[in-house]
Amino acid sequence: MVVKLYGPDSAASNRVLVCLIEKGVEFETVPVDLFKGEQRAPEFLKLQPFGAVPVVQDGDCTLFESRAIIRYFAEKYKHQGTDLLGKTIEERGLVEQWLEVEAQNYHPPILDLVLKIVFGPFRGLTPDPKLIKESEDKLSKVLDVYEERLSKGKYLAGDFVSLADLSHLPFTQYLVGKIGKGYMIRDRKNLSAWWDDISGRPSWKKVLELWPGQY
Ligand SMILES: N[C@@H](CCC(=O)N[C@@H](CS)C(=O)NCC(=O)O)C(=O)O
Repeated sequence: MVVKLYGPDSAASNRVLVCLIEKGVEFETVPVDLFKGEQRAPEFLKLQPFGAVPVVQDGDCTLFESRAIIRYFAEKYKHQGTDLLGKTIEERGLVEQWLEVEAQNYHPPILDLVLKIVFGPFRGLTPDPKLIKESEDKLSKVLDVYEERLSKGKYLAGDFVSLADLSHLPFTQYLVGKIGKGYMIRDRKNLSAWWDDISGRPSWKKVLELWPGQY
């Protein structure tokens, strides 16, 4: 049965899309217009009670939370497409560790920048340079840790690409795109090489082709 992905044209959903493509999982997309508030419609809230995308339906299994969804598909299709979980329990531990780092350390300051710089103006808010600088400083410290980590291995969990790397794609794409702070990546040699590698994957290029102008 073909997987259904609700609300595919958002950053969190793109995290799922790139993994579905890497795993060679067939899917169809169901649009959810966030600007019209369709994520808060009673029918949609039955699928996702917090009113956010993505949601996937895989047969009888309905799931939300993008990072839970990518873990699910990477495990379900472990032996199909790119292995994104590592071969040993130790590798798996590192994949999980860096997935958590993405969610807990990397994502919050970038999300702050996206909300202030990209979406704030849609709500008539002018970005406050002091608050932007604070988020940038927080992110900078996180990126220094990444730079050090990537001096020891090509990818976050070691010498193999994994969910941990791919999970960074959508919001880093905002950072180098509409946020206009690509220098935060380019000023760090190892981080810059890692970004070129993961963002150059055919799977991510396909996602970008689906939503031109999103980032
Ligand atoms: N932690 C959730 C975040 C989901 C999320 O915030 N999605 C945004 C789009 S990127 C959304 O649906 N926003 C709708 C809203 O806030 O009303 C995940 O990773 O799936």
